[in-house]
Amino acid sequence: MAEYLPSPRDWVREQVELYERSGGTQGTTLRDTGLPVIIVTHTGKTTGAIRKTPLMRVKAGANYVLVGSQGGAPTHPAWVHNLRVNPAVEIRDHTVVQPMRAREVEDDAERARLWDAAVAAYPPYAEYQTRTTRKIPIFIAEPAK
Ligand code: F42
Repeated sequence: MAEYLPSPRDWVREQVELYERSGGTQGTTLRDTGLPVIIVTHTGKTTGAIRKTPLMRVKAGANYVLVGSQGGAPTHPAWVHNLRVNPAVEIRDHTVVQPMRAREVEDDAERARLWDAAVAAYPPYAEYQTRTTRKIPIFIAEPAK
């Protein structure tokens, strides 16, 4: 069993701990926005360690849309690189935990549709895209077969 390496960011690590410790009944929203968050468990591409990343909850049918915005930072978050190498993830949405597979969305039309869904769920994503010249990566996580 791989080792769990928590995020070095206190607020992120603490949200993961509260969310999981409560079985998905506490710590499930982004600070004072009240908007729902999921926990994505994945594998570090270099360390092979278990990583846990809170992201905004964006649904597209039975699937989840994962947005690599990182607040409009100039570089992609580490989890984006991890998912490109290791697409097997586990997603916790409140009390429900599911094995899923994350696929980066390359098709322009599919991306545009999922981006609109993401901005509808979490409007600040639109502003984050204006803060950076990188194209914010989007993954779709589908139930693992
Ligand atoms: N971030 C988003 O990008 N999108 C969101 O919708 C979002 C929502 C959100 C909601 C609540 C919350 O608490 C946080 C939220 N965040 C959101 C922030 C998100 O949880 C991440 O913290 C952020 O995206 C940065 O991701 P990161 O993977 O870059 O995390 C950093 C802080 C981190 O953990 N860095 C580690 C470190 O030690 O510096 C490295 C982690 C890692 O995966 N290492 C790899 C490994 O192999 O283990 C190596 C990577 C390599 O390059 O070799």
